[in-house]
Amino acid sequence: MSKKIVQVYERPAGGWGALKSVARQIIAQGIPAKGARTLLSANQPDGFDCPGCAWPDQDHTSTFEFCENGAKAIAAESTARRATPALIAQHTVAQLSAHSDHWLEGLGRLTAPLRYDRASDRYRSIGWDEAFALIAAQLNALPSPNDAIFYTSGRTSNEAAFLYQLFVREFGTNNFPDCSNMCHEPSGFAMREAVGVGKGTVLLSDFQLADALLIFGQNPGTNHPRMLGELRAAAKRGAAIVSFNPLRERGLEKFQNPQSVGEMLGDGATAISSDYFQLKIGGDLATVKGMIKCTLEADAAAQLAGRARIVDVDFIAAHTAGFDTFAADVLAEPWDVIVRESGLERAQIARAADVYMGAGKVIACWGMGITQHKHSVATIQMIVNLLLLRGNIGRPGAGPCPVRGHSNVQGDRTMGIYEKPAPAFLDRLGEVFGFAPPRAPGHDTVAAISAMLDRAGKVFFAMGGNFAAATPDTEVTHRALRRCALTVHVATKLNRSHLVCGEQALILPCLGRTEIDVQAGGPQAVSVEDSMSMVHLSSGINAPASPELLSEPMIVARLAAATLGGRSKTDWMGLVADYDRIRDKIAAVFVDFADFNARVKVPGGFRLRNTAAERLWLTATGKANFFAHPVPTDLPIHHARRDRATPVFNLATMRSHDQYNTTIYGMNDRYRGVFGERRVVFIHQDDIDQLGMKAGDWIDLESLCDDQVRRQAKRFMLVAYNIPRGCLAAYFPETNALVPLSSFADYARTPTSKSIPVVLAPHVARAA
Ligand SMILES: Nc1nc2c(c(=O)[nH]1)N[C@H]1C(S)=C(S)[C@@H](COP(=O)(O)OP(=O)(O)OC[C@H]3O[C@@H](n4cnc5c(=O)[nH]c(N)nc54)[C@H](O)[C@@H]3O)O[C@H]1N2
Ligand SMILES: Nc1nc2c(c(=O)[nH]1)N[C@H]1C(S)=C(S)[C@@H](COP(=O)(O)OP(=O)(O)OC[C@H]3O[C@@H](n4cnc5c(=O)[nH]c(N)nc54)[C@H](O)[C@@H]3O)O[C@H]1N2
Ligand SMILES: [Mo]
Repeated sequence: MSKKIVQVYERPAGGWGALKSVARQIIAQGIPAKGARTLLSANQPDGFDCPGCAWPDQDHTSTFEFCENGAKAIAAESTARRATPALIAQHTVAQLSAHSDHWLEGLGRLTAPLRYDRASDRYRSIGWDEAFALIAAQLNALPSPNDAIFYTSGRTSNEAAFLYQLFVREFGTNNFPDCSNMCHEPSGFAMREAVGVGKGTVLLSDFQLADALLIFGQNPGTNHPRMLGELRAAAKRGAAIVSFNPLRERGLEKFQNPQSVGEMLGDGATAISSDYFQLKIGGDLATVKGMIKCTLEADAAAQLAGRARIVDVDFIAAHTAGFDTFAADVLAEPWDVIVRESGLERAQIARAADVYMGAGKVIACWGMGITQHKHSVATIQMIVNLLLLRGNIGRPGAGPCPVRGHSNVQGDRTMGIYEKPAPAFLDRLGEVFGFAPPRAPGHDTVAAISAMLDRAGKVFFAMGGNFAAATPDTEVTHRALRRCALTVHVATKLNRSHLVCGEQALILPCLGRTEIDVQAGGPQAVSVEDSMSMVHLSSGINAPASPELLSEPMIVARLAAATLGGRSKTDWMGLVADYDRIRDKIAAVFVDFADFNARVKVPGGFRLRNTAAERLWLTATGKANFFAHPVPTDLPIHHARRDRATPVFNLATMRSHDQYNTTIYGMNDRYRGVFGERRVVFIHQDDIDQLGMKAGDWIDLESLCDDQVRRQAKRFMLVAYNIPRGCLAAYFPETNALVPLSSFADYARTPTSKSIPVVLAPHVARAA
């Protein structure tokens, strides 16, 4: 059996496999010929923004860029299947819960609002008015507005997010956990401290100029396939591409562009990475610090020999603070610690440093392999240190590039979906809308779960997403959600979270990006911000999946009108009649959005100002800050390995090629050679041997945490893989049960889902 599941994949990423996989999805979703038209409208000036990832378009006004996983996201949304109330009511919630995430989403688009009926354990339809009245009554009965929690997932448009945060703040709380809390929160935190802006500074045009691209902890072949186009072009013109990843990832090795006739017909491919460093899980800080140490040593040697300096002395003097303390700390860090904790040889680190020093312009990209660790903020600041050393920020072809996830996750933060809002923003919001916004910081994701556990969080409202599946410590999180008086989910499809009900529960179905949104003022467009701060419009082209669906802005407006009534001075229904009016309010609150309506209607949209890209440093020191950070030697994995004779592994949880976060499109992970099975663990063959096991054996995973709680995930198949010894990788959400709620990143509080200490034991099948 294991033979079929695991196959060797020798082909490049992209290519015919990508085309075949899309065709299969379109057929599986029962999409008729119009599906093709939908695909071709993605990221076009008069079309919708692809609901896949946040990677920008080469030029939002030009040709359609083929992207396998974008196409799968679009196909999933424009499915012909319908999860009608009648279909859903055929099953009890207990029965639905026994099905997989794949099966639940496979029921298709939700068509009408649903209310949980506890007596029959079934969802039944409810009218919109009644649903809003129910939520309003619950919210207004709470002892404090802070007893309500308002989650956001990153697909929400700027207009919906802006109205949503306004409603919640008029209601009286800053309880805004969001998917960023599990994602790029550390990037925002680390970069704000270091360079004064919590976003990347580069544009796509910089990718065309860079001499070297460093890619840390990111799997673009699967998660940002359009980025492979940029990487391919960079590789072709001879730029160095250096990958840092414990796993060998096909998309970082070879790419066959489905849009290149030559490559497709000639069966050619472009090699992507010029160097590939398979560091240990969590070994990035040590690696980058080692690269900096090499650079400083080479600089000292150059200085001694009277040669040109290697660090950018002028930039450091004019633009940065903290260099001397930082440099002294780096020089004092022992090589044996760096080598041990990185998992690389010293020569490999020296090689990476040579590439860095040899390149005039350098971009550093990173993804979840960097942000989901205890030391993620320190790691990101070390990457920024590396860039600052040679002035690689705020000039063409150079800069930091945190590669965002959800298609509008960056925009949601810009719009004020944040539990720790800046006082100046609240002042302005209060002025524009005539109310006194709450000042106390609210709950992030981890705090929201704790609050619900303690029964201090009583109403949980989710604008999209799949909170119950995406968050850590599955059992604990489910218990927390069940303790709520009311749980409400705005969603397009049925998912796990809808089955983890509070005392009362509602599902509110909404329009997706691909659908035409008609309001009193006519058809509407929404706006989104990509990973490179480009803001542009998105308008759907398909008929709504059901006539009963409301847009997200409309759901917020009606909820606000029902809840706040005469208490609010905001004309909710007037705003939502024409989204231009919402954009005018956004422009009134944020200076960077001045003249928003006019600027966003230009094809391609506009770029938000990025002060760090201008070398204007809005930090505490007024300069770009170097930060000294020790190579950590006291992380949970070090703790867990101490005093244990048996092997303890460090587990990273990640995405397969056939999933979008908690949405499972299919059971394959083509580039890693896994087919028809998601319960797999990637492990080094020598580790399998040492355990006395065989590839294909089934095992149980147990995570180790100082709190003594037993956390297990059962029945996973061992897959021998090119991964360092002591490291494991497996997919989420299946492995989220292993991540303790108490284990999160310093400062940023991102769950440590890329470094979970675990032990393995043979799986014993329970007797039937
Ligand atoms: N098709 C598709 N597209 C998506 C998504 C999706 O699920 N499907 N999700 C979207 C979202 S929300 C996000 S945030 C992004 C996520 O995109 P990515 O950041 O690519 O996410 P992951 O798949 O979780 O893991 C990334 C890589 O980190 C590596 N890694 C693990 N641990 C470490 C480590 O300690 N160091 C280093 N250097 N590498 C490590 C893994 O081997 C893997 O290659 O993609 C977005 N786009
Ligand atoms: N162990 C582990 N856990 C992780 C991660 C990891 O790498 N490892 N990654 C983390 C990351 S980076 C992220 S971003 C989070 C993701 O966390 P979430 O954002 O909460 O999860 P998603 O799976 O993206 O949400 C999918 C659901 O969104 C709904 N949806 C889709 N489109 C729309 C829409 O247009 N409107 C509305 N209202 N709903 C819609 C659908 O019902 C679908 O079921 O997960 C995190 N969890
Ligand atoms: Mo994400």
